[in-house]
Amino acid sequence: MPEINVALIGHRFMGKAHSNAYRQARRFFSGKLIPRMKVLCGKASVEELEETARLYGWEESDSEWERVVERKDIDMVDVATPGYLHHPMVIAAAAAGKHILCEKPLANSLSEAKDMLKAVEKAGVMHMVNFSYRRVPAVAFAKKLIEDGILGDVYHYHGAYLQDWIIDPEFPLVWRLEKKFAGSGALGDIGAHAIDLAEYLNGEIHGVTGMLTTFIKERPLPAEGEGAWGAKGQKGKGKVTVDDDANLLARFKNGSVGVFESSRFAGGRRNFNTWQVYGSKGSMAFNQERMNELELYDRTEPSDRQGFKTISVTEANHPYTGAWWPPGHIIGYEHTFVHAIHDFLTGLEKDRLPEPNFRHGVRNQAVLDAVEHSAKSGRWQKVPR
Ligand code: SOE
Repeated sequence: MPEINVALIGHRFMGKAHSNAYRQARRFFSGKLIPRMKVLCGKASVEELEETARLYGWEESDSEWERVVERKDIDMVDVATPGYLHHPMVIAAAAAGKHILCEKPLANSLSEAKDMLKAVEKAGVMHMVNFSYRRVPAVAFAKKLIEDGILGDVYHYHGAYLQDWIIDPEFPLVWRLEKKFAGSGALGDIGAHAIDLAEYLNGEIHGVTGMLTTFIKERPLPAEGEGAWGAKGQKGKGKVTVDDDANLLARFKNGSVGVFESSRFAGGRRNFNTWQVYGSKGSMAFNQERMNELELYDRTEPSDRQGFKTISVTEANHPYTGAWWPPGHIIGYEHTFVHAIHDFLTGLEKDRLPEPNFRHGVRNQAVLDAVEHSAKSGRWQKVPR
């Protein structure tokens, strides 16, 4: 079976999720192209990196990404690092002719994202940005139902992605809380997911008005190694330079209106990535914390049977689920990454650009950028096409 030699850059949370996905993709989803887990790259001690590579199933490890992306024996580079490294890594990997999977959001700014799209299109390589929630079976099924017209004309879209992992003021100033590393806070991290899901399910957003809030303005500096990529532990406090909460109103091209909130201070909401969409013929609702279920309200049902029903999206004929377990046996967060790797490999096999690719990544970044401009100006902001 033909193999594709993979280099993964990033060995912490996303490195763990992606490594698992490379190991599982061809065990659960059939396909010709087999991912060969060649090298794990990360900013860590030789011992930590070697141990992580061994544990996750990589043949080698290397702490110098610049060397890894140039290797002749590497066909594909997977960028799973903090956002500030996406741009330099993708530009270098594209120039070296590698196919690229990049974690979300694509970049830390719209101009970086545009650069990256230009680079991969010039290089003629395959590219995908990993907005993983599109690959939740319930979300992919919702998309199919919407395409079949089950909602009728859409009036409202609500997206709320709420977490609470930094509600404690003593939580340290990790890289996600500094603009120079993360680009933005809740907006670009979880708001980007909410916006991508909205555009996936309900079409393009063409105007926004936004509000960004930072509740806690400074935090203890991180201890040794917990900080930004390779930061050393320091004493004292540092400034939070990103938003803790991002709210926006949006107008969609299809005439519907959107309301969005992304916060990391919603106590009790651990990964509460939710959306509801309301149309003339029906409504839908989804909650990532109950990711195997889709709520459906069908107004065309007889009046004495109206109401939301819960669909268990675990049947063999639902998206992706046939490859896993019998109905009702449910799957989890990590499976969406296996779906993404499978879809990327399929794109390579069929020479067909997977979605979302860097074009969607640039669109997403354009919405984020418009929200930031609007939050500054206090005015409505168009989203450039
Ligand atoms: C933190 O907000 C985070 O890890 C996001 O960065 C991921 O994209 C999301 O899937 C889970 O939460």
